[in-house]
Formats: sequence, structure tokens, C-alpha cells
Amino acid sequence: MSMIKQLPDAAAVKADILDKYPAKVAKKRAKSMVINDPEAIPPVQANVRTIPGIITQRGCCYAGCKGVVLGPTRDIINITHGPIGCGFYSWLTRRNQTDPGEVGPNGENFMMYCFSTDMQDENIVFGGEKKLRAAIQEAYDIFHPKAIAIFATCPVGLIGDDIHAIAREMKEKFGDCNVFAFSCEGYKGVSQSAGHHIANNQIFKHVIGRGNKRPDGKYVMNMLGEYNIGGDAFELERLLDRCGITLNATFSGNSTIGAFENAHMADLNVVMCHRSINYVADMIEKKYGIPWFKVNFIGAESSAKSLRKIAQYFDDPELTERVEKVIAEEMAAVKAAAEVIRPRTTGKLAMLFVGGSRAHHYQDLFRELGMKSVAAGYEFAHRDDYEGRRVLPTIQVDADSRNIEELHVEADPAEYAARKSTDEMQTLAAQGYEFNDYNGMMTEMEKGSLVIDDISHYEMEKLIETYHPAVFCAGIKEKYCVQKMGVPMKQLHSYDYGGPYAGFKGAINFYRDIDRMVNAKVWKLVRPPWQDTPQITATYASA
Ligand code: CFM
Repeated sequence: MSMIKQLPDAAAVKADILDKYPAKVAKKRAKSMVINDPEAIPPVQANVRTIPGIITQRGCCYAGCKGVVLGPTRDIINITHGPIGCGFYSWLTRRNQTDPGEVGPNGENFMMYCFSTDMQDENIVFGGEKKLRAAIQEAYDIFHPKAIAIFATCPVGLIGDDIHAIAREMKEKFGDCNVFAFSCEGYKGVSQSAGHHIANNQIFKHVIGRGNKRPDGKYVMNMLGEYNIGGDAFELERLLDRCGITLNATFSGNSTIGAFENAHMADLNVVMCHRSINYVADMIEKKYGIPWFKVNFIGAESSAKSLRKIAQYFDDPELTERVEKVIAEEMAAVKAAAEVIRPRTTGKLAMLFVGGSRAHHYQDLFRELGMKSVAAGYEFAHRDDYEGRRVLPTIQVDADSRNIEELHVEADPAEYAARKSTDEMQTLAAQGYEFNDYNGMMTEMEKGSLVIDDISHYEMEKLIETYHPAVFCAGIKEKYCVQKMGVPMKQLHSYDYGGPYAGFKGAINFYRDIDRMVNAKVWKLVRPPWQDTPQITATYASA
């Protein structure tokens, strides 16, 4: 017996939402709101400018570069060149954790500091280069770090401070500290996605390949696009360790600059978050010959599948056996937890509007709980994250994406080494093995579900009113509005206070947290202020 209630018709819901918009806005938003068909995936308008005033969930380019990709690395001093707010609000708000191990010269951890040039009016008028130089010098004198990274905020691009020249100058001056800069001004591109790309480019140019240390181990791989939110990377490290797989570098959860420098010494790159790091995966493959494929460690079934795919790549019966043993052991606890919780969650509805990968990945966890993801969307992903990488050749490059540099990468004459021969790659392909793959969110969503890119606040409210989901997943900007509507809201960026949610143990944590949320009676008692207090309305006065 299915407990799923009759759902409203998605086409009618879409029409109803668009009805309130001015014609021009409705026309544009219509292209970003599609009714899914996994068999014939419709195109989704994505990675285009937000319509001013619709109240987007998006962040800025600087956030994607400094906050997301570089933020989680503990031993780089990340200096924000700009007004203090940019530095402060991108400082650990994502709950990215790190384990410095021993404290002391080998256990540097700068994550508890927020470094900024704290630009003032005077610097905007007369230039901020002097102040930046002094800040880099001060950071170097106090901490003697291995690396200093500089991040541009909006005013830096407007006044034209040459952060790259300063980085070069200071790097030469110090001799023992890598200094590099990111032109990730907040206004670049249409969202934080531009910042990911800029971060990928600079890390590739200035860091990857500078080392030559390969860790011990038979099966050495990197994990790309895992940022250790709520301890996810710790859990995956534990899991891989149990399997006997050596993790060389993680980009960039619980990472170090040294691990980045040695990234090219691994034999495989697996990609968790495709949106934020696919550029590095591609560039490493071209320059060094390391293949990559997509994995997903969110959801117990997906975790098992990902581990099996990794084992199959290394193609060693000993590894396969060990991986199967680990999966069996970890799965026992997952099954026991699911058995208790599933009856309480089955048939309930979930909605996920977040970022550029989690709105997809977390659907697996809801599926394991018997819940249905009726509507989902990304904030800033591209069409390939929705429809799969097969649409890459058809994506139109517009002025906004043309602004972001595309690095031209060739095979390194000395360092390139194909990790698998053409024959081996073909054998794997014949077994249905996919490299450089990502099939996107929509192939895995049900027919008739709603897919909405860069959802507006109004659209979000309409969805909640129409479907009354058991849980809504988004971020802090949405949290309290959703809760006032009587619906529990799970933050999938920071995990609220929870996590880890990756791997098998993480799945159990998620089941428990969602069970508590969707079965709490308190939400039915919420009486939002607008039900008792008349709304303030106004009309334009005529002149
Ligand atoms: Fe990748 Fe991320 Fe995400 Fe992302 Fe992000 Fe994030 Fe996210 Mo917040 S890198 S795209 S820019 S998985 S910070 S750890 S949760 S929006 S879905």
C-alpha cells in the first residue's frame, strides 16, 4: 500500500507560480522551472543572471573561491583583501572542520584566525596595495606559513589593486613561502560558481605539482569536492582507511597545502561535488594522466556503490574482498537503524534547494527513508549538474562565463603517465564503467517532480503552501521563514549542528535527525505572526 498522498499537478503549480510575475519575469523564470522526465530530460535554464529583486539564495564569487574551495585548508593563510565583512562572514560559517593533529610547527592550523586587510575609505580612494603588502608581511613575520593566499573582494577590482604583482613580489622576497592571489571579486560571474572556477585555476597553476612525495600504499587516490562539513571528510577517511585505500589529497576538507602539491602523485581522482571542482579533475587528467570519475558518499547505498567502483578501478581481488567485508559490516548497522526509522518516515515529502550538488546527493538519503523528493533545485549549478555532462557541448557560453579564464592544459612532458593503458580503459568501459561522468540530478528524479534553478523566495513559499512537505532543505537565509510556515527546515549547507552525514555512519545520523524533525508534533502548533497580526499593505500615492 502506498502512503503517498495524491500530489498536485506540477504543471498547474508552475502556472500558478508564474501567474504572479510580470510577463517578462515570468517568461524568464519559466525556463528555469521544469517538470522532470527522466526518460527525456528537458533543458533547464541555469547559470544565468538572477532577476534583480526576486530574493535569490545565491552568494558571490568571492564566497565560492575563498569560503568554499580554499577555506577548509588549514595551513594556508587566507587573507581577504577588502572590507572586514567579507572576511568575517566567510570565516567558518560553513562548519568546515579540520584536524591539525599535533600542535606545533608540524600542526599549523590557521582556521581559527580571520585574516583581512580591513579596507577603509582611504584605501578605496588612494589604493589598497600598500596595506595589502603590509598585511602579507605581518602574517609572514608572525606565523612563517608555507603559503599565503590573497582574495580580492569587489572594491579591489573596482580600484584596480594589482594583487597578482604583489603576490609575485612577496613570494620572491620570502623565498620559503608560496604566495598567490585570486581575482575573485564578488561581482564576477553570476554566482559563487565563478569563484569555484577561479579557485580551481589558481590552485592548479600555483600549487598542484610542486611536490614529489607519494604516500605509501598500493591504492592511492585523491578525493575532490569534499569539504569536511560537519566532519564528513573525517568519516570518509575512516572508511577508506578501513578498506586499505590511501587518501593522498582531499580538495579541500581537512587538507594541507602539502597534500595539494602532491595531488599529481595519486593514481585516481574521485569527484564528490562535481560543480565546485570538476575543472581540477579535468586539468589533472590532461596534464598528469590521472583518470577521474564521479562518486557519491551521501547515502548508504551510494557509498557502497562508490567504494565498489573504486575497488574495481584498482582491480585487485584482495582489495575487492576487503571492500566487500567493510561494506557488509557497515551496512549491518545502517539496516538496523533504517528498519526502526523507515516506518515513521515512509511516504513523507521532502524538498531540497541548495548549492550545486547536495540537492541531488541528499535525495539518496531520503529515498532510503522511503521519502519522496517532490521538488529540488540548485542555487548556482550548471546544466550539466541537472541534465548530465552529455549536454556540455550544447551549453552556450555567454558573456558572464566568458569572463572566467579557461586554462589551456597539455600533457606534461616529464610528469604525464597514463595510469591505465588504452586497453585497460576499454575493458573497463565494456564492463559499463564510466569515466569523466556525471549524469546529473534529473535522471534520478521521478517523472513529474519539479526542478527549479535559482529558486526565488516567492516560489519557495508557494511550493510549501501547495505541497506541505514534511521537511524543507535549504540554508540559513530560508530557515526561519520556512519554520514559521510550520515546516521543519534542515540546513544542508552547515547541517545545522549535526553531521557527519557522509558514508554509512553518516547515513544513520541523517536518518535519526530527519526522523526527529518530521515526526515532531510542535510544527503543527506554530502560529506565525502574520496569522494574528494584520499585514501591512500600501499603495503608491499619486503625485
Ligand atoms: Fe559543492 Fe559544497 Fe555544494 Fe558547493 Fe556551497 Fe557547501 Fe553547498 Mo553551501 S562545494 S556545490 S558552494 S557540495 S558551501 S560544501 S553546502 S552551497 S551544495
